[in-house]
Amino acid sequence: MPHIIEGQMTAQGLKVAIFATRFNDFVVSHLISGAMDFLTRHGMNADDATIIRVPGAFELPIACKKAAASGKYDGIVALGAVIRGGTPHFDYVCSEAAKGLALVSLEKDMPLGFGLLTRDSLEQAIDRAGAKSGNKGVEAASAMLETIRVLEQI
Ligand code: INI
Repeated sequence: MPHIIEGQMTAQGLKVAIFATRFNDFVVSHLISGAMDFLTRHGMNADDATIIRVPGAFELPIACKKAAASGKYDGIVALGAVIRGGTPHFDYVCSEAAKGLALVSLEKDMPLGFGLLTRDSLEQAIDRAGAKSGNKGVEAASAMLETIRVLEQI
C-alpha cells in the first residue's frame, strides 16, 4: 500500500498574512472577504490574520518577501486584480507579479496562495471575485492552507 500524504483542512492556530492591492479595490475587497471567510470557517482565529495593503500587483512580491523573512507567519495569501482593459502594461505587471511571488515562495520556503486575478474586463474580474465563477480569494486561501498542512508532513 502506498503511503499517502494529504493536507488536513484545519486552520486552527495558524498565523496568516493576507496581502491585498489597493488597485482595483472594488474587486479586491471581495477577495479579502472570501479569504477571511474561508480561513475562519476552517478554524483560524480572526485575530491571527494580518491584512496588509500594497499599492498594486507589482508591489506584492517585495512586500510578501519581507513577511516571509520575518518568521511571523505560517502562510501568505497574495490578492489582487489586474484588468487588461485599463492596463497597457498588463502583461508586464502580471508576469512580474507571478514570477516574483513564485520566487518568494520557493526561496523562503513559504506556502503562498496565489490570488491574483488577471482578466480582460472588470466584469470578468467581478465574476471571479464572488459573483458567477467562484472567488479567487477563497481558492488562494484554500491552496495556502492545504500546502501548509502537506509540507508539514513531507
Ligand atoms: N496594478 C494592479 O494591481 N492592477 C492593475 O490593473 C494595474 N493597472 O491597471 O495598471 C496595476 N498597475 C499598477 C502597478 O501594479 C504598480 O503599482 C505601479 O506600476 C507602480 O509600481
